[in-house]
Amino acid sequence: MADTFTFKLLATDGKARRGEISMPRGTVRTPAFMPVGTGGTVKAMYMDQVRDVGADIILGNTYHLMLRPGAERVARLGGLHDFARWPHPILTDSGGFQVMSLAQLRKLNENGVTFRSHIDGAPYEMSPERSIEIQGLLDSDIQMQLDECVALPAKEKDIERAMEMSLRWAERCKTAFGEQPGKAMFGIVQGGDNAKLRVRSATALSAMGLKGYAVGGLAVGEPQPVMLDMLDITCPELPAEKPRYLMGVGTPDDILKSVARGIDMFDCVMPTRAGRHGLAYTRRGKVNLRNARHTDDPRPLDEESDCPAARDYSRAYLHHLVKSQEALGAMLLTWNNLSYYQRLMQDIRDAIEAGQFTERAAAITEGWARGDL
Ligand code: PRF
Repeated sequence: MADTFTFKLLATDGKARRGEISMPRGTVRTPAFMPVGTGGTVKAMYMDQVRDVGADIILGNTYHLMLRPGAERVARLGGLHDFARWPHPILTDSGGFQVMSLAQLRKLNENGVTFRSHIDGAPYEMSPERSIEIQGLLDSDIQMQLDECVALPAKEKDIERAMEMSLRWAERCKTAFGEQPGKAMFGIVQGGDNAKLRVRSATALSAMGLKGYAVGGLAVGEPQPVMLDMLDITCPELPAEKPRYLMGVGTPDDILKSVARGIDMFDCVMPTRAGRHGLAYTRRGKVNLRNARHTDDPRPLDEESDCPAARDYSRAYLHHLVKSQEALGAMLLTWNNLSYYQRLMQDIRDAIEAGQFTERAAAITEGWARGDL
């Protein structure tokens, strides 16, 4: 039987790709930005709004959901889509990265990672097989292999050890995942800032014939030019007919430059987190609503936006909400920011289809450089 998880390349413009990932729960238009819904919620947003701003897929986290409310509980309650009332595709990260950044008393070895919960100190174990089992209990549509991401700068031998172990974990995750028509398990390229290790990781993963490939281990402390060099080296080693996902990236500028190098999918906490901290993304750059210059400003963030949060509320009111730490401030700014990111992705997709990606990217960048309205 033909797989119902498919990737179709619709157009290319240089190395930039316009595609469609289809699966039973829906179609993801690429290049795509996945809002982060860590613990079964995209913070400060209703799922209907997440959909309305144009998201086709959201990201969930194995680590957070296994701790609370627990993967078996989510499964008994009908899976993550029903639980969170998001019936569209969900991609879940495997947990390793979050364990390394959040958990206590972490111990990592060939069999996986043991740690204590950052919530109540309870002990947990996660192997590659358990990560896939949890992602299955959540009923995730795109599951990620368990990997080890090394923060940069790091020694070559540490990067190499983590990359080789991640390759072995990819094999174990592939076996644990088995054949699941309509769903996918993606491998994750590691190798730090080392070109030789990146090529080794990408070619070995490609030989496994997975349904998609992520580039991990970037945006972890290295300057942007290093990240872009690694994409220049890695993308050509990945099969053209499979989707490519750059994990945890990034700023709008990172996204434009990574699409130009052949990346199809992104996720990042930036638009949602910034929204909860009083920062608004606009086509004229970032606006800090905490700044006193907005106190008496009756103008909206951007009257040309099609997002009500950007168009219908004065900067003075947004400033007031942020200063008074009102929940509505976080809600409106998150709405604005996710709307901005999804609009950016739509512009990118349209530009690639029209063969005008380079020109469009330059025009978008020029808008940020001009500064606030
Ligand atoms: N691996 C996994 N998740 C991730 C990363 C990674 O390397 C990153 C690095 N930017 C973000 N999220 N599994």
